[in-house]
Amino acid sequence: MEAPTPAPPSRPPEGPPPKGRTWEQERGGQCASSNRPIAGPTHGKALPQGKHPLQLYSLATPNGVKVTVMLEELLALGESGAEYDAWLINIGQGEQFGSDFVAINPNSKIPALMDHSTPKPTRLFESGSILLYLAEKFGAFLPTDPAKRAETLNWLFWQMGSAPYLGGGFGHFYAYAPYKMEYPINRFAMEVKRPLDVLDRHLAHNQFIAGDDYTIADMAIWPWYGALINNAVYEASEFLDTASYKNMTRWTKEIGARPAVKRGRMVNRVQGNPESQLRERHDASDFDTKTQDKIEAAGGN
Ligand SMILES: N[C@@H](CCC(=O)N[C@@H](CS)C(=O)NCC(=O)O)C(=O)O
Repeated sequence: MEAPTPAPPSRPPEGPPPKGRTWEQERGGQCASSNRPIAGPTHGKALPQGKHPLQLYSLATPNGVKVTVMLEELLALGESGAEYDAWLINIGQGEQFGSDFVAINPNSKIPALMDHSTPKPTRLFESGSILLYLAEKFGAFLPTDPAKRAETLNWLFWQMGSAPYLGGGFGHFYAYAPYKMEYPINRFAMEVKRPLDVLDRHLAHNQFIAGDDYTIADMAIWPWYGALINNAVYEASEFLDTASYKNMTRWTKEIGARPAVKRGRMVNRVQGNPESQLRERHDASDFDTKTQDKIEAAGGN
């Protein structure tokens, strides 16, 4: 017999907000356990370290995928210094609050990266900062021409600013909140549709986000807005009418077809077709048993 569905928590009373907010630890809803008012570790936990200078601690969410795509793209260019170990951080089980993880990212969010090739190990958090660091370290996917570099960074920072509206706003209220509220869903749906239109208009005249070159701006934007177009997050494609964004659809397909993007999406993935999941990655040969042909034969995502 199926377990009965728990009753949704009651809606807060109408009227002016209270003067302060207390932490309702049992509020319910997906993500509730990480929605807390205090920072810092909740438990002591050492992180593993593999053989490569770059150690990634992450999960294949859109923010995580940005970094694994970048690393796979660098390797595809022949940058052997970009070899990396990717360790899984299970955010559903609170592993982002372990002591060693918090020492890398005091904000307890994936992705987090350590570069052990520097005289003193360099810690990196925030996906945009990681993309920029790797682009500068390897001199790739960030144009050197000042105007093109500025355009790339415009879009990189645009994405970093808009992601909380997409994920924390629209995704949260549309897909995860324990009860549905029309006002925030409508508000954040507009905050997602406008950026989709921004991108669609821009891509009518540009092959890639920053113009003629594939850059870290594409790598930042594709895992979020491309996922909406592919209906790979929140099952909101119909609601947002993503099929109407024709130039976005063209770009999404083009980026998704890149072999490095296909590999990057698989790393630290714990959902979907098991053939598409490479929970940890320590060597390029780890992909050998999971060819894209097999994934596509098994039904894509
Ligand atoms: N601005 C950050 C956002 C990172 C972020 O929100 N990560 C989520 C997964 S996509 C996370 O770790 N959530 C765990 C939590 O909220 O406790 C970035 O781009 O790196």
